Amino acid sequence: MERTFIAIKPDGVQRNLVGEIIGRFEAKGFTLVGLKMLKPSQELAETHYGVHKERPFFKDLVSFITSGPLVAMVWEGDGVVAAGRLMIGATNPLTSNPGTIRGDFGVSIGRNIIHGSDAVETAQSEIALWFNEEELVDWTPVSTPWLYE
Ligand code: D4T
Repeated sequence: MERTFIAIKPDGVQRNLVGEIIGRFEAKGFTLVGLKMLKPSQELAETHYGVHKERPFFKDLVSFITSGPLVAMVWEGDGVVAAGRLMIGATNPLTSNPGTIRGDFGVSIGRNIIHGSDAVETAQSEIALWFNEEELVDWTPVSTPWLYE
């Protein structure tokens, strides 16, 4: 089964959106296989956003991500990487579609609530960066036969 890395950023935590976001992924039919709250180190944040190292917003982005606790998760399901991105919405919440997490709850690109891996390969490396193998749980929800034919 495909897995993706989802993080509720410090603004999502401070705005009490953790339950709402977890609820959306659960209701959709995806399976939570890893969950923890942490305040990421500078090194972890810089590695995670390494692709943006040369961008003008990099410093502010790292300082925002390390500013408070975030909720790191791994969700599992068929097509969860792409579907997770659709549920999250476009990077700028002002142009994210209503019905998406950013479209429903955000107004600013630098406070866009949630991160989701953008491809299957990225998901694999982000999961390995944020979680140890023993922090991930293999389990099969009883609802599985009612979600998949
Ligand atoms: P993440 O990676 O956080 O899920 O966001 P996206 O995948 O939707 O978007 P991204 O990688 O282009 O941007 C990463 C992160 O940087 C912030 N950002 C981005 C910002 O503060 N200013 C900007 O101009 C851009 C493009 C928001 C998300």
